[in-house]
Amino acid sequence: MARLNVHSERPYNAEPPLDRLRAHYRTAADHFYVRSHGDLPEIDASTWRLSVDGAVAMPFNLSLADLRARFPEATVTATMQCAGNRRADMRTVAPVSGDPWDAGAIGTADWTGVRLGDVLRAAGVTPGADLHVAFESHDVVDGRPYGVSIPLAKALADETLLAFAMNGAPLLPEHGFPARVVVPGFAGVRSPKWLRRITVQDNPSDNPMQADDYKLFPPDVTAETADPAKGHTIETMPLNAAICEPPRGARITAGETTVRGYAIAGDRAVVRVDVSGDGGRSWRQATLDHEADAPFAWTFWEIVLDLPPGEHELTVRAWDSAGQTQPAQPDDTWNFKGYLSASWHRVRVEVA
Ligand SMILES: Nc1nc2c(c(=O)[nH]1)N[C@H]1C(S)=C(S)[C@@H](COP(=O)(O)O)O[C@H]1N2
Ligand SMILES: [Mo]
Repeated sequence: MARLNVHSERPYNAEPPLDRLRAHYRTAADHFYVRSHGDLPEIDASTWRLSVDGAVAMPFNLSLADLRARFPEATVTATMQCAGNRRADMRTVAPVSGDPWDAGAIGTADWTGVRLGDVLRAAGVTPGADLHVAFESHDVVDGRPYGVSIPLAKALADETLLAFAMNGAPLLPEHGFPARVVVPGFAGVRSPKWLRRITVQDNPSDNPMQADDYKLFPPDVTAETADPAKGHTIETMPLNAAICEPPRGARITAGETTVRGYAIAGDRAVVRVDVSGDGGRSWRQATLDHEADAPFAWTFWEIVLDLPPGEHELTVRAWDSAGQTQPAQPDDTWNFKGYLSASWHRVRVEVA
């Protein structure tokens, strides 16, 4: 795991160098960021059980083998992204809490498992009801099991999985072995690793991870004044884009330089990516590369810029299918938790 830049050893939080992230559309498991809130739980897959309970007609308790045998296998290519991705850019405005993630708290994989909807329907859930699906995991955070919830409609959506594998191999321990939820388009926090229990209920989870953390606050709210009940619960992720190559501070030879990165639009599509070689005064359109049939996966982009000698600020901004683009400055969306940092990504380079 030395291939990752480590923010913290306990809990283990680490992200790949950005050129590694841009190397393959599907992020290799050992180059995939890890975000954990507690210690890695030790789980014996042969005794692991998943219980499904709450507002369901037929609660049950299944082993890994039972789940595999009872439900058809499904694979979804989807991007996982932390709500704290690119937090480092927000720190340039004013201090924020949490690890200073660069643009690497994101990755894309083929997730294979069974559809969460199939599991919930087998338990006899009532579709259409205004319910929430709460999850509980094996890891412990501040004395409580990790727990979050998602609205029932998203839990029943085709793209939402109970995943056992990543890019065709069993999940690595740090990514949730033996089973995790994958909620494409939602912030990573809603995709619990090391799952052990699913409860269908009337209200969102009362676990602090759901009730207090991962909420978006206005700029005048501080850690001291924040009322979690008034924060916006982060689910769908905003439009974002990042430059992965060249790296920040690179010394480049004058002439043609290839600039590469990723863009992502939550549950929408990226329709255009503009790249600037002069800090946003002029723009050119990058070539886009998006996998077919993968609406929840990122878009790779690339452009060749002709850069004259001097210091330059490379800048990127994406546009989505609703015709929206990103804020220019981190000040525009600054919040004390440093969530949803999605302003134009800027990389200074020196051309000689
Ligand atoms: N059980 C559990 N699930 C979890 C977490 C955790 O700490 N414990 N972290 C969440 C957060 S905040 C993110 S961004 C993703 C990260 O998934 P990854 O480490 O596989 O990249 O997992 C989510 N699921
Ligand atoms: Mo996260």
